[in-house]
Amino acid sequence: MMSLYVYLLVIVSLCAAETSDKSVFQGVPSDNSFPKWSRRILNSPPFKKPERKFWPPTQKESRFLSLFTVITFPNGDCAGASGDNGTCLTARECSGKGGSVNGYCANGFGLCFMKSCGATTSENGTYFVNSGYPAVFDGTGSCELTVVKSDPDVCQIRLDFVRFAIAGPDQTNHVCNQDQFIVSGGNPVPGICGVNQGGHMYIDAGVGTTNPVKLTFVTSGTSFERLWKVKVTQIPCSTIYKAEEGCLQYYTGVSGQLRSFNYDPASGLQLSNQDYGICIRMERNFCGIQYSVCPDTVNNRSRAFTLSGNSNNPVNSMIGSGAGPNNCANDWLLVPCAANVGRIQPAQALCTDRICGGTFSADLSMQSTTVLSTVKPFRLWFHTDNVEAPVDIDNRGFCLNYVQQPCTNNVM
Ligand SMILES: [Ca+2]
Repeated sequence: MMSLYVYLLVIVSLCAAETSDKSVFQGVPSDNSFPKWSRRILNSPPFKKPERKFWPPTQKESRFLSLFTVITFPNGDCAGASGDNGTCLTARECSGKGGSVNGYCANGFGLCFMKSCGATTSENGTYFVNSGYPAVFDGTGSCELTVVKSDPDVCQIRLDFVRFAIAGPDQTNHVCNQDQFIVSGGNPVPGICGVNQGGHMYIDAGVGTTNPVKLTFVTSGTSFERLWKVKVTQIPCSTIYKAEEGCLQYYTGVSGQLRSFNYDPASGLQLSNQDYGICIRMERNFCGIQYSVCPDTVNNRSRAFTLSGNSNNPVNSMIGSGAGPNNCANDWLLVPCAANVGRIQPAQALCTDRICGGTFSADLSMQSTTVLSTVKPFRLWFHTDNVEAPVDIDNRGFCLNYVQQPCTNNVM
């Protein structure tokens, strides 16, 4: 009798067609462990002893899975079939949730599940993927993930673009009018498109219980093989790794690399309608920060800083906020009180804020230089309007390497 209580018949409905219906008998006792009367029952239909099977079983179309044991496992991280992390859920748990099943977990009893269109998450560390991930999505529509605070103390949400390839902006004015990634419900965030793998954003979720933050991929227009996987990390207000206020991007470390969205020296186009802050945490005993353009191994003349002008031709740096031909009235990177390193005194006392054009320098120049800023905290601001052609052609945006400067290095 004990065995009959212990080995319960459980029917579990499956949520994904790719899962199997094959019966799984783990630890089924031998016939001799049952009393004679129960052996007769077990050997007659519907309890005829099955042959042992190994997971994963073969595919079938039935939607039921019979178990003679009750299986429990924690809903922890799992490695999906594509090598991506997901959350391990039972078939019943993943039923009805918007998402993508990405292989098995818990010795085959769970499904490795990733959130997708229409899902809501209140978990820290969720991955938001395109429909059908890890396959590409070539369709149109709107795919939205609703992010609810996992705790009232959460006040920021960090998005890491592990995979991010959607259609880029239009060729004329660089506006994201085909595909776009939109964040709503938090602080204003510029819409972005194109390729942004490796990029990140911090979203201000406000204090206390506020409206959920919604992450939306809008896809439209021509055929395009889209792929995205966004890690959503919830950051409590009290943590030391929280970003400073007003920073869409936040970098830590003595050195690093900053890129505008959709930057690619070969074919990426600077995005229009951008307006956001980029912050670098001041590390201990560092008083200044130097910026220089990243190497451009693709083009004969570096396009690593091309914000305005026709970058198919050499374009000098432009500085300042006036409306003249060498000023930055429309698109600019703001580097507070920027001055070229090595500039001869007393001109070093002079500095500029806005830099644009096709060469990175704090002076009007055709030669890229290293630029120093000692304004604290370390912050840049990037702004673009909604017009490019006919004056501004094929600009890539920027890629800058930064290195913080120690206070002992004559930097105040
Ligand atoms: Ca512009």
